[in-house]
Amino acid sequence: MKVIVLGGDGFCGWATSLHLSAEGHHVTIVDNLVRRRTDEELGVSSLTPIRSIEERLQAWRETRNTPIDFVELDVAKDYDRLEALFRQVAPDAIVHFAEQRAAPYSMKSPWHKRYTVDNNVNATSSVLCAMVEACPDAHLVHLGTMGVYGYGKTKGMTIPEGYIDATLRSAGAEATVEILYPVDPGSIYHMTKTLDQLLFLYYAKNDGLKITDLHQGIVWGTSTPETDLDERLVNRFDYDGDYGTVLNRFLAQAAIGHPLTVHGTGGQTRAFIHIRDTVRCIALAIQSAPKRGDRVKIMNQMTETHRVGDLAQMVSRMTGVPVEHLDNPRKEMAENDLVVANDSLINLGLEPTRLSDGLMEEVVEIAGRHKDRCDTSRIVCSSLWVRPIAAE
Ligand code: NAD
Ligand code: USQ
Repeated sequence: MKVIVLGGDGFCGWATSLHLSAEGHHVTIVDNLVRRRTDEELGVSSLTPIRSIEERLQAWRETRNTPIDFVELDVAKDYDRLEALFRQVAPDAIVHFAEQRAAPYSMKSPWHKRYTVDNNVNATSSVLCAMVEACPDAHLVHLGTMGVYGYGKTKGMTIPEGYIDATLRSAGAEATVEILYPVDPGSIYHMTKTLDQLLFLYYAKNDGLKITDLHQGIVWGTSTPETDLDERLVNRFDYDGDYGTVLNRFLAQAAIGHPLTVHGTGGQTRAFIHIRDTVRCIALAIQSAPKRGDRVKIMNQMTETHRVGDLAQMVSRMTGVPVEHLDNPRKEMAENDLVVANDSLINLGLEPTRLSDGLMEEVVEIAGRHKDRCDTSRIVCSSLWVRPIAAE
């Protein structure tokens, strides 16, 4: 298949592009490289020494004798070039990773809030609009988030895959309808993913676009069989307080001997998936497109749930590095349970990678190898969900 990967220079996008190319798909990466500029803005860099996009693509050509095309383009702002590219490539599938994805970054300041909304909503809106004009038969596979469902409001209930039956009552009449699961975003970033959902609903209904929305949990790990093939193919590893996600942060902290930064009690339960499973899920999703006119296909892309505090204890037992409980910079429930249905991807053939499969040790080893690149002053999260009111 011809596949366009929007955001293909990022953490999930790079590993996915290589995996799809290795599976024989013809891949075109589209990226405006903003994530690399954000590192400069924040004064941090990936713990692993990622190479320029040119060097990455050259290394892939040399390793696999397979080209991956690259187009530098802002998906949110450069609509005409996006539509022209869709016409020129005539993709069978478009994988959409091209959004600002860090919750702490999205909460840093009014500028960061507005940038995250502008970038993410305009990117998705432009992709859908251009598909109608240029490639209405293509299949859009979007990376959404488990965070659209929110945490903790439905104790004991399994979170379904996107939809739920609801009984509506008004003026004495009653109707049972299927609706999108009620959203409950916990950050500006997560809110943009709920807005994406409405754009998908509309374009699937009105224009018959084929859309799959993957509600992904927190991705951990850094390498895949393809990124391991050559050191120039190394994937990014974010450990800082804005872009680092919790398990990778704990594993990096363990590698450098920094206390494990648990926010609050550590009672927050979240969904997780290894980057190896991420790339497999996307390959599986591409192969099972909905038909034109179908409702948006929503699949929960996660393999297990864990409490943040339990993960910290697990990493601490493994490495001997102590756990530290910090004031929680976020506005979130201190404790929640989380049960998630993920039958769709399992039924498509996903064999979950588990935390116990020795891969946590691999991540600590990789982080340890590059620990000289770690700026310890960037570890603690400084982005606050609610800013303190200035004293009179
Ligand atoms: P990332 O920041 O590493 O990658 C995103 C890529 O998109 C970057 O290369 C960036 O330069 C590019 N990009 C952003 N805006 C763009 C624009 N307007 N035009 C062109 N390119 C643009 O993020 P990631 O961790 O790879 O996440 C990818 C997607 O997966 C995101 O949409 C995120 O919401 C979703 N997701 C990620 C995780 C996770 O734990 N990393 C979990 C669930 C869902
Ligand atoms: N946390 C800590 N200590 C840390 C970092 C985080 O206790 O050092 C806690 C947070 O307070 C939160 C939980 O761990 O309760 C998860 O935080 P996170 O930064 O790992 O994940 P999150 O902000 O939810 O975002 C990440 C990705 C995002 C994706 C989302 C999937 O950055 O792109 O959408 O995971 S999910 O969480 O399932 O919505």
